This record gives sequence, C-alpha cells and structure tokens, in this order.
Amino acid sequence: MNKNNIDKILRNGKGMLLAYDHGFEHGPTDFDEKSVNPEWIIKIADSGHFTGVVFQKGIASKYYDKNKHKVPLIVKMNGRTAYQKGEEPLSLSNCSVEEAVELGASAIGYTIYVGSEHEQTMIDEFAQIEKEAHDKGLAVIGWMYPRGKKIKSDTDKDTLAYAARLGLELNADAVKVKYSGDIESFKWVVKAAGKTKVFVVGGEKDADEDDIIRETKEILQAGAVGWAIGRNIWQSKDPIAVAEKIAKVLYN
Ligand code: FBP
Repeated sequence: MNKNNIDKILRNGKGMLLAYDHGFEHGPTDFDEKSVNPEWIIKIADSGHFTGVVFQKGIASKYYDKNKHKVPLIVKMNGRTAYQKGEEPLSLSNCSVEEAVELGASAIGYTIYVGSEHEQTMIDEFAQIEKEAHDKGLAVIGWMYPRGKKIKSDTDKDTLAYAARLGLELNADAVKVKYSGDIESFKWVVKAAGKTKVFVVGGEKDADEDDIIRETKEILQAGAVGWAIGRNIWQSKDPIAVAEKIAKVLYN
C-alpha cells in the first residue's frame, strides 16, 4: 500500500498542479516573454495556491531548489516533441527515478497514450518506474491520454473512463485526464478510477476566465481532486490572481 504518498501533493484532499512541460511537448510556442522564463513559473507555483509544480528534469535541475521552494516538485519522466505528433504516439522516459529523488521530487508523472499502437511499450516502462518510485516513497501520476487511430474521441465518457481505470490497474496514485464536459459523465470517469485520484487537464486557455471557475466547480462535483493545469494559468494576464480564484473554490 502506498497510502500517504499522494497526500504530499494534496491540500484538504484537493490539489492544483502547475504544469510546465510545454517547452518539451510543444516547443516554446506557448510562451511569451514572461512565461518563457522558468523563474517566473516557480514564483507562480510558490504563491501558495498550488500543491505541486510539474517540470521535466532539466528545468527541475536548473531552477528548482528543494531547500528553498515550498511547492512540491513533480518530475515528468517522459515526453516527446511536437515533431513526433504522428497518428500513433510514443513517449519514452528521459529521467531515472533516482534522479527524480535527487532533484527533490515528491511525485513523478508519466504519459501513457492509451490506444496508441505503442501503448504496451509505455505500459511496460510505466510499470518499472511505478515500482521503483513507490519503493522510494514517491507518488505516481499517470497522464492518461487516449490517442491514436483507434480513438474516435478523446473526451468520450467511456474512452476517458477506460484511461482512468487503466491508471488504477497500473497502481497510479493519481491520473490526469481530460474533462468530458459534463458532470454526470465525468462522475463515471472518477468512479472507474476507484481509489486512484483524478486530476483534470487544463487544456488550451479559455477565452473567458470565468469558464475555469465554473469547470472547477463541475469537476469537484464529479469527484475529481482538482487540476493539473498550465496554459490557463501562465497564459493569463495575472496568473496568481487566477490561481487564487481557483484555489478559493478548490480548497474550501
Ligand atoms: P495544459 O493545462 O496547458 O493543457 O497542460 C497540461 C498538459 O498535459 C501538459 O502537461 C502537456 O505539456 C500538455 O498538456 C500536452 O498537451 P497535448 O498532448 O494535448 O499537446
């Protein structure tokens, strides 16, 4: 049993993880003059509204100081560049669990493209990382993304429920999945995940910032623990103010 690991990245049973691995996944195209600088992101993450910050190992190693920063670190173990956005995606690890521990990680994250023809390769790698991470006392979060020719819709209730359930089957402490778009269908996704907690992906920045507050209420009602969110925070004009608004709904 790895009962308490996940509590390190939750507050009152809820959580908001600031995702910042986009430089790897998309290239710096998502950033502006300010958000391209990881120091600014750590400042946002350390504002008190987040229960974790997600970095690949390079940014963690060069910018995250485990003795100085309060926000828990989640090291994203795998990634693939935007050049590899083929129909059947594969994402492999570029970091060891030992390195994540040295960097001060409380948790590790790993993407599985559920449904991709390379799915088994990612499941095998995840299984090894999961065992080692749990042995070393880290929480394990599965970025469970249905992708590939077999996937008709990546926000379909049953597709998402399958992805969330796979996280439970693989012993993830939490999964990160897209929102299905309505409370009732998402309840089923959360139920399928069982004792594995559910974080929701923020996605592209909403045009109206009130949408993220409405969605926060909805995902909580469905039973999710909160967000793993990037662009909706650091692409905002005032990231800390948006985070504070979400935090008020989330942790109360
Ligand atoms: P956002 O909240 O900005 O969507 O970030 C969540 C995230 O999962 C990141 O961790 C990751 O870099 C990105 O989305 C991947 O997006 P995609 O695979 O859809 O290009």
